[in-house]
Amino acid sequence: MRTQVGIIGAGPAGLILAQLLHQQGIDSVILERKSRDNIEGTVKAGILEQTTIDILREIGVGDRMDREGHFHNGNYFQFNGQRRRIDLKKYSGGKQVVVYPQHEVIIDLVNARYKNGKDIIFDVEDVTLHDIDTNQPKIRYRKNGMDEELICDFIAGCDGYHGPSRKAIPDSIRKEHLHMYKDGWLGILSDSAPAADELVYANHSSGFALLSTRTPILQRHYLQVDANDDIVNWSDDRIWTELNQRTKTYDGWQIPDGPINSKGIIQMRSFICETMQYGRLFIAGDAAHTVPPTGAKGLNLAATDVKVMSRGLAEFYQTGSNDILNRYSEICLRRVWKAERFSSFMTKLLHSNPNYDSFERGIQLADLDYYTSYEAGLRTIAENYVGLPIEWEKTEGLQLTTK
Ligand code: RFL
Ligand code: PHB
Repeated sequence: MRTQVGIIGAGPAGLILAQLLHQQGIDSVILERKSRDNIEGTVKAGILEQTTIDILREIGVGDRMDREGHFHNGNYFQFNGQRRRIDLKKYSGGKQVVVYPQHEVIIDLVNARYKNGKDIIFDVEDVTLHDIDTNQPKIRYRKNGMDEELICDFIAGCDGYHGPSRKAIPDSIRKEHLHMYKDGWLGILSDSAPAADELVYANHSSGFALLSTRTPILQRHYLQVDANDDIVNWSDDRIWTELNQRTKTYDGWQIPDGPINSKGIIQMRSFICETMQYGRLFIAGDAAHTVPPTGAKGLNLAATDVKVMSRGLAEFYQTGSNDILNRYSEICLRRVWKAERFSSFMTKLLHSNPNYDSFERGIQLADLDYYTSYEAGLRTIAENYVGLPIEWEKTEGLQLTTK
């Protein structure tokens, strides 16, 4: 089989890329390890920033998001039992975020793919990349017990943190940065009433808590826990007690509770592979970088990476120029590093740290007070939370990557 762009992974990165390419008349084949039911049912991200909202509308998959998503103009930061609203729209020049779950985005993108008359090859096994430093890279895989080969002009590695694409870049060339956190997030889905009209990010000496939502009857909340903790240690009662303790306000507000129907613990990591391109292989989204979820940036970065990639590929097929493709890593990394910075900043700002001395805890509280009350602070949070723009221009003389 032959295609112009072979896409590994049907997550947000791979599916958005396929749709962007289709709009440019560029052919692609998507290979996905899991089943359609699996990718359409996995609970992950909740918040889409303005940049992603715009991309989904541009590629014609924004209708259901616009109808069913919950658009938020602000969020709350809580500390010392006091809740302060950040007017995201006001301090970002009119931008918003939407609560629209990742699996709904996936459902919309898969439908759009089939509406285009194109397929997704699900349940593939043993995906390997070959000849990526030539003009005819290949992807080999197994499907229904048969060995298959896909010959491509380009390969888009959209296969998440654990996929094979990034590892196909030779070790001697690949430049990576990894930071692990000792904290994890315990996430629940509960049949309960919405806790608030907008998301609540709560700092508390017992640990961070985040109150999010999915629908009027289904809520998504998170607790900071030890990354190595086991979910069996967390009874439903313990979870609600802890959520209530960390989010109750000095004026007596308490979280509405209800039956918990799913719970799990995720680890937090900040990771960047600065080598986002090697030969004819381009990696995007979690395959190239991951962030702790505190800034709600992972899916959003995936969307902007593939926006850059699709523009580079369109330029190549239309004019033969490699200009944007050659600058793919550089253009993406400018935004990736800033989103990594924001995600790490939000994590430090909001999570408790038992190793802090009283001075460091004082500084954390002063930071929370500053960022939620001074115009410069509010603007910083708002601009980053709704998503920074892609910076396309050349940056001669400016060192963007680390040495
Ligand atoms: P994905 O979603 O991991 O998709 C990769 C796909 O590649 C497939 N794959 C393979 N296919 C073929 N062969 C192989 N060998 C393969 N290996 C893997 C996988 O099966 C999968 O289908 O990566 P992508 O597309 O880069 O998208 C990244 C996002 O999924 C991720 O960044 C977000 O979920 C992060 N995230 C959030 N991002 C936001 O922008 N806003 C949020 O509010 C937000 N909240 C979150 C989050 C992530 C969370 N967890 C679960 C880590 C909340 C949580 C709890
Ligand atoms: C979510 O609703 O899953 C969510 C919201 C905001 C975040 C992370 C996750 O920062």
